[in-house]
Amino acid sequence: IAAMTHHSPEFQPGNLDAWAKAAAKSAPGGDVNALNWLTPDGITVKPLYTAADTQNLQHTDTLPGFEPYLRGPQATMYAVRPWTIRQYAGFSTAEESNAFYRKALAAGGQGVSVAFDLATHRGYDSDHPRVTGDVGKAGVAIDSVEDMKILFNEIPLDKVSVSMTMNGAVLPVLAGYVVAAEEQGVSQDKLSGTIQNDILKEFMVRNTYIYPPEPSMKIIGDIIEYTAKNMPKFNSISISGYHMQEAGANQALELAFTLADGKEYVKTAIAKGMDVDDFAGRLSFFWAIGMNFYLEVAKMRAARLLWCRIMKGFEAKKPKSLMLRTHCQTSGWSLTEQDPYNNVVRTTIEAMAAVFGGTQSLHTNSFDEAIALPTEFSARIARNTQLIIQEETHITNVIDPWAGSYMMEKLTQDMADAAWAIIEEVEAMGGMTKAVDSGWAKLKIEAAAAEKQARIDSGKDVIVGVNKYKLKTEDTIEARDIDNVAVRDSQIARLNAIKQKRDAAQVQQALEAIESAAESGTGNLLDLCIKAVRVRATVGEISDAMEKSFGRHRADTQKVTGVYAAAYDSAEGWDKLKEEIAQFATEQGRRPRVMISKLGQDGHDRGAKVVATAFADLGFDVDMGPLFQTPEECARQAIENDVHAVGVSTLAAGHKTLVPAIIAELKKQGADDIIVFVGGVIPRQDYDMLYEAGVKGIYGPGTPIPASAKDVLEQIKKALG
Ligand code: DCA
Repeated sequence: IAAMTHHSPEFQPGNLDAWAKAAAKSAPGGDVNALNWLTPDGITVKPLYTAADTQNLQHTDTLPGFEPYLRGPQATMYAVRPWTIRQYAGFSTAEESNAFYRKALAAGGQGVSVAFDLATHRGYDSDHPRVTGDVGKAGVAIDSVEDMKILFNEIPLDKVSVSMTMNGAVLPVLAGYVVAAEEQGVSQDKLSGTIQNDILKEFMVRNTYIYPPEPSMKIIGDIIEYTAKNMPKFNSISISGYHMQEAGANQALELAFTLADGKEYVKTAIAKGMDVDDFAGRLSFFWAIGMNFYLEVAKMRAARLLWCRIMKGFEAKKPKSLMLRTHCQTSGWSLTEQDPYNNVVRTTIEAMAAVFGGTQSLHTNSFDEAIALPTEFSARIARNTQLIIQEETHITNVIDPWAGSYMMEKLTQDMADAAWAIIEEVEAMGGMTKAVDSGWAKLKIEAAAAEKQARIDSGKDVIVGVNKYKLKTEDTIEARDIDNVAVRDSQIARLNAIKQKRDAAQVQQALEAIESAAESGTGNLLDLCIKAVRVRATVGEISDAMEKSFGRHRADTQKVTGVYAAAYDSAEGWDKLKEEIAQFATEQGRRPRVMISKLGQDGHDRGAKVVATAFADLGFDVDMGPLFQTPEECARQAIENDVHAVGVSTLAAGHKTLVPAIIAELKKQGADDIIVFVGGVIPRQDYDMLYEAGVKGIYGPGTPIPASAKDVLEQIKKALG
């Protein structure tokens, strides 16, 4: 290799050959290649990049605001207008959430981003018996437009852009926002904001769907059509990779599946007869930004390059149709319950990656989010993290500052190539709807999650305070608690009042119109839902009207096998535990049998799936309960399958209601010999209460799976006497 550096008379800079020789002297085993890092995406990150790495790249001479928009969608980017500080929030009642938003906006927040509770996501009113544990917990409870009006009280909807994370009950919720604005005096054409409306990723990872894939795609088509015509400033979809990375996907997988989802939505709208340039400018994206700093910046640059390529494939012409605009959120999964103030640092680093990657909008997590919903204090630190980057550092003065870095340009290309290969694989299967339908895409993410967990549990991936530099004692930190019973009572009171006051015949008529449109496939469902919301039909009633012909989707519970064991490296403890489990089987005549269950409307099943896989690899007999079980249903299944233990995975704050309920239910059905253990996001403050209720083991985030498995085995043995 020839000299890669410019020779100057003053210095003798050397060449790559000479460098390789010099480097080999201190590299492990005298081999420079040993310094390469093979990422989970299959990309080799080298210790040194030079001009040779960027020699043949096509994109390095491009400019921001011009195709392929790799360097940013705007010509001036943050030099003129930094990204929007948009913090995802919502809890309890509309009144409380509204007060929280107004305070946040006054203190430097720039946009609103609504978190709805799981009952709303899944299209149930707060009085539905399936959602007793979920109302007001992981987001705000919304049953009707009256709640929506309170939620946005004194927030001028013609000025503040509002993003709503809603996918399942997307029609009644978007309709509620439109009607709340209308009654505030703001017409539809003035509304700016975004609705998540990305159902394909729900079937893969997040699980807050209501209807099966086909009618769900029809709903998306209707929303794109309606907003393109009537709400020109509103982003009709936020195509989200975030939840894929949170569920365990590496960055290439996140990027590829998300862009492939985007292709599918474009095809859906085109199939409705729309011109691509009439709607494509209002498609937006959403990335997770984790701790893999360089690759995250590269991913965001690569995303814009690939989306421009994809949209040219659809013959889009308008610049807006070709540019990828995105929101980012720092990774919730990267936060730790242990030594939680470290999370401020993690979030800052991730926020910097999002900013260097050129995000349009950003949420920075609060440091206590691995434990509970943010407090006012933690929310302030999170918001200030962005304000400090925007206003103190001068980072915003330069557009796409990593451009021209040998490393960043090469990694951008590597990331684009890795993702493109996956996109082509998906395309060969017939597109993302097929890849999702067959379960292939979900299993691919779950395998990546199990591998990652095994790397952490065996210490290969370091997490400070969790598997290295652990504290001897942990201080408890203040955590926000929601009085779920009080929220539910007040929601039910408001629901009853609305139902008494409204014109029942009008409501009936509006619901029938939705029902028949859903059945016949004609008419625009968003248009009809807006009409129903105006006459005070509720979220639950509108959802039911469509469910009559669409049905409710039930996912099957496939799980991957062998992946965890293959990636788990410290064989010693593992083999010993496997032996103990085998011995148990010899003594008892059967293997220890556990049922891993999810209760209530909490669909975050990464943890449950990883635990199920690892326990099975260890030799347990593992049953996986379906999502959304009630305690009664869970107890029945546990008894029918004659399990020794039920493990409840809980991430959405329902544990205080649902865990005592499953214990009581097992007792009621005559099976109090079945032990119950819990894993997931549970504040320390709640441990005593759960132990008193009869829980035998609590395994918070960061517990190595072999450790929890050993404990479960011991508890089962103890229960058997
Ligand atoms: N020069 C000129 N105009 C600019 C510049 C600039 N440097 N920077 C921004 N703008 C304009 C934009 O073009 C846009 O106007 P437009 O809508 O008429 O095109 C406006 O200023 C707002 O900026 P934008 O970058 O679009 O930022 P947001 O309104 O915050 O939208 C986006 C960001 C990602 C598109 C949106 O979908 C969003 O907010 N998503 C959030 C999703 C979310 O919160 N999910 C919850 C987890």
